[in-house]
Amino acid sequence: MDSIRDLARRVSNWGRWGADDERGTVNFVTPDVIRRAAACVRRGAIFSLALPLDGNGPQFGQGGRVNPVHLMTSLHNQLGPDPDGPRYADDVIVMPLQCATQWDSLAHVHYGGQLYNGHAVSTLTPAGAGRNGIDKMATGIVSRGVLLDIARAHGVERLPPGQVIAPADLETAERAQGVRVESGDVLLVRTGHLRAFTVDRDRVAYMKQMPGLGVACVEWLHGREVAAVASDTNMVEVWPLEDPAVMLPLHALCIRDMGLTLGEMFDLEALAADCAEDGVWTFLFTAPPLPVTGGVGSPINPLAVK
Ligand code: UVW
Repeated sequence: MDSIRDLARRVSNWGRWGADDERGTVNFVTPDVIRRAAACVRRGAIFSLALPLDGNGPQFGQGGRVNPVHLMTSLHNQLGPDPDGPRYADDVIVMPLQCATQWDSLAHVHYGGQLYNGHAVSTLTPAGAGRNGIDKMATGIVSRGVLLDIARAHGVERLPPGQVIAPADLETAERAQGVRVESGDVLLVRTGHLRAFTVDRDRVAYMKQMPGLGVACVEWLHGREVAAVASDTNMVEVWPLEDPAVMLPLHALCIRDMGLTLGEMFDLEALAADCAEDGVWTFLFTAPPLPVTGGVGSPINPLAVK
């Protein structure tokens, strides 16, 4: 961790929005940012960026993460004495909050005995996250979304696992697409790696290795005042790690030091195809988490509206 402590100091947002803050960089989403986001809606076209929630998801059991188990708890239940009268169905779903398209809350990763904004790790208990839980984001996450298609900028369908995305790659994509990531934007980074799951149907290949943001991107995200960053991979950051001695540096620096929420396993394929066709890479982005009290993550159905 020593090698990233200097970087942690440079990108820290602790105290920036007050000592009690639990929302981090989502605070960059001001009313002006929301108005600009709403102005991105021109055609009324809606794209869901979520993977389906069912037993055929990308999880293969590692770390106890399984795919959703959906069961019917009531089926054709008769409501009154008349067998031809109204009947109803109910259901239940059992799933890790981290199993599919999701946000990581600001309590998901920590080090050094402190969570984002200096909140004590003792607030994270079997009862959940007393601080920085995903419920603190219940009024978000809505903003202007910007898609940077890094695979397309490299002229490939997908980046290979282990390929490090550097700030220069983000800026090359910006130039190629004629767009600039600005304060309060939600940045979506397409690598094309989701195709390992959706096309090849290889869960292990999708989940165990991936292209992703390198640690140098942390200062870039900080400088651009990105509100949240998401990708089409399981971790956003590159795996295998750039330095095997430093575990999940992007998670540690973004979540714990910057207060930057990470979004994982976003399906960006249809949106990217549409953006390439009309040349518009910005949109209204909305992905409110489920207000799970003390949750350290939440499944979501992110929408991009153009
Ligand atoms: C960990 O695996 C710790 O995090 P994530 O699921 O966010 O990649």
